[in-house]
Amino acid sequence: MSLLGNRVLRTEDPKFLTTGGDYVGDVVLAGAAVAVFVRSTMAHAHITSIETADALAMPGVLAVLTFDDLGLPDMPPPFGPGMWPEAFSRPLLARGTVRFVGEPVAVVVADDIYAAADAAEAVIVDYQPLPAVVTLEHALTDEVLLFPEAGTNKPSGIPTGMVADTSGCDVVIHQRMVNQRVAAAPIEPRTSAAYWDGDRLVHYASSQGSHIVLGALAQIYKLTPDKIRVITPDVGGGFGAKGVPSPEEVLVGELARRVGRPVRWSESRTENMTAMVHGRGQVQQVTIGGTRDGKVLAFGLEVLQEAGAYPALGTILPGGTFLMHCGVYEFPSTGFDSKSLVTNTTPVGAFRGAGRPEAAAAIERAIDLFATEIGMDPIEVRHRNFIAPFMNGHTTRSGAKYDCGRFGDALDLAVEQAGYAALRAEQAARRATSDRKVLGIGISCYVEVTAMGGGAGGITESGSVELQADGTIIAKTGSTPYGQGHETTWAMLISDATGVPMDQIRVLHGDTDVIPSSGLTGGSRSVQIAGSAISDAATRLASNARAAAAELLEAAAGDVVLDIATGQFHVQGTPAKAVSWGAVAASAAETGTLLFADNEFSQPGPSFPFGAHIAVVEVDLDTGLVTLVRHIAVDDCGTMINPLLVEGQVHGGLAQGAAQALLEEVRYDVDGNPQTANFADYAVISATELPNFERVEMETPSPLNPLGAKGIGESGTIGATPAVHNAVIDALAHLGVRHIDMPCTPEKVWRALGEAAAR
Ligand code: MCN
Repeated sequence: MSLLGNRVLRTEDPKFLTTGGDYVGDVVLAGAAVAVFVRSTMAHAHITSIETADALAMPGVLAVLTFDDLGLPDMPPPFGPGMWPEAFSRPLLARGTVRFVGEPVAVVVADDIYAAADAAEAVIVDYQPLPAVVTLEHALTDEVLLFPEAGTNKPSGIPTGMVADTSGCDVVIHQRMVNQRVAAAPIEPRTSAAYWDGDRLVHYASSQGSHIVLGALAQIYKLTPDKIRVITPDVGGGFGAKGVPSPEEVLVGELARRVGRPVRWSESRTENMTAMVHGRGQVQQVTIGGTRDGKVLAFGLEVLQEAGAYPALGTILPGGTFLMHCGVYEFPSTGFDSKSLVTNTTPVGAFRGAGRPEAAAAIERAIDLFATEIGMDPIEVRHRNFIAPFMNGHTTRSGAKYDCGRFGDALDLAVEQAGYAALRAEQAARRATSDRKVLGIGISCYVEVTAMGGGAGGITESGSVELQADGTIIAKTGSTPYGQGHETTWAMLISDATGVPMDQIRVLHGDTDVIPSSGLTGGSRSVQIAGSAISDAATRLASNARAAAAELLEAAAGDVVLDIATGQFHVQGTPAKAVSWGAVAASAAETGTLLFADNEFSQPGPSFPFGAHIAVVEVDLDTGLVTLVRHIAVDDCGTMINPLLVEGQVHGGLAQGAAQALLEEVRYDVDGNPQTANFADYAVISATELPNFERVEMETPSPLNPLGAKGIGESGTIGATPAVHNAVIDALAHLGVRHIDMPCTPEKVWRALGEAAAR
């Protein structure tokens, strides 16, 4: 029986649950010194002086460096030059001007963390304050320029020229929506360690792609790739924010060179909350128009994207928002425009979904606004506008080539599981009895894009498998897992192709000396790309081994079959006389034959997972407190390799999606001071705020790869946010509340109720 499609337990977990993982912070480096950064306390200021002498004289201090001491180039843009004008480029330490609170200004290296932290306090930085630009609307005016030499606060934009045509609409609605800035908040904050082995840099990275880190280091240190080794051991979460290395991380190698010892750096939670890239951060102007019988004729989305103080990945994420701005609907006319703007706040990068949740949030809120306006059930409105089921591609107005989709079917499954009619009846009953706890039912239907990028040929990922002399298999994968369970999933795929038991398969990843090439584990691409590569390599290894087994069986290779269930080779029809993988391996070892296969896989284009979510909330009208009481999720990621791990991915995504709708928001005061610099101020969601999720499985295999797989890592987040958000507004609609910006905190809900009552 095939392992694929079974709920196989994660092989990674016994270690995590007993002895714990091996993180960068656990790497033992004899004699390692420790780095601590001196960070800006001002959102926007000229640096008039930096006094380092006192710090340098303190016991145990080995070095204190500022920008002037470095002599290193600026951070390379994540996808190479041309992403934005060079005038916006980011130095590794502040160069004359600070642009956000938390920006590294100087760095201290000392014998231990205590000496380094004390000395960092002794570095005196004098600032001449400049006006801080905190809001997007302010940035847009260009009254205060963060980079005067650029002449604008706009590093990039997507002026598509597409404008939603609302002529012929009975109803047109405009709504400003804030898709607020959130923090990735991985349990393991940023950390790195480095030393020099002669002229070779060895760098430990908590990252989502060791070759991505290697590429950045090669540019910073002007080294050829063979002069760098990057090792990514276990990673305690990344959520997109560890996709690209940060200045602090890449500097550690230079610090090691300066002090002639290994150097390690680990940030505090406050440093993580103020200096690791944030996610989302869009102000959206949404237009939706249509007929009173529920047909949407026009949808328009204008985006202002927060780039933060220095352009990073977040600057270009409206590209994903544009690609997905048609969602699951057949809108006859759509419009899109975006501008990315720098502000005196932490830079914005990728966070789970990265550009696509923002599209889904805008469309799905808009559909609900439209449904309320025309007085039609939001499910009915969605059904009247869905793209009809298709299995052979559908191209949207933004040029997205969806692979296959059954959007209405996903919603039907969710409606059935929810018991939608009964929920509406309960809602009506509570309203009729003036119950102070009202019920809200929120729907969202989404389609998202996974395995995006890589140009016309699509993205590529590598994988190889090698039979060892003892009959076990060592696999090498270009994916770099940080919580997704690739070791389990890849072992399942290899076992399925070879019949070698999973516990005899070792999956190696995240070491550039061991893995020849690797990409970014992001955009939920790994199973479909890296998984297909490893699966194909395993199939080829089995074929090579079959030829070797034929020699042992003294038979023609074409007559020999591999029985996957037993992992034995035999001549077709005579299973009694069989040889094992172990025998094949031993014989190959004797003759010095290497049984090995590798593969580089790319698929013709991205895949488009889709789904439907229904959230049920209870809102306390006296306090504004929202409680998520049920969440039904249908998320179709094509063929599921391991439904248990898929469920785990969805659960994590749902939690983060609900968190954005209800709780989480990175906030600044008017001067750009962070107000959410730790977990006391920033409301990371926890199990106590969440119900047991109800997941309904649906599988529409993708034609793009041999596994039929699409990604699942981000789907839960994308579907959950608008469902929960819509549920809150739905609960209050009968009281005249039309829209509340996320997060729907008790205070905001309570205020919205008061304002509606006063109208
Ligand atoms: N899977 C499957 N069948 C499919 C698709 C996926 O069985 N058709 C299962 C596999 O077990 C696979 C896992 O789901 O290991 C995720 O696969 P995939 O959707 O290909 O996504 P990636 O492995 O490329 O992971 C990236 C994605 C992203 S972009 C973010 S952000 C994210 C996420 O995964 N951050 C995470 N999941 C996370 N999970 C944890 N624990 N921590 C994070 O930081």
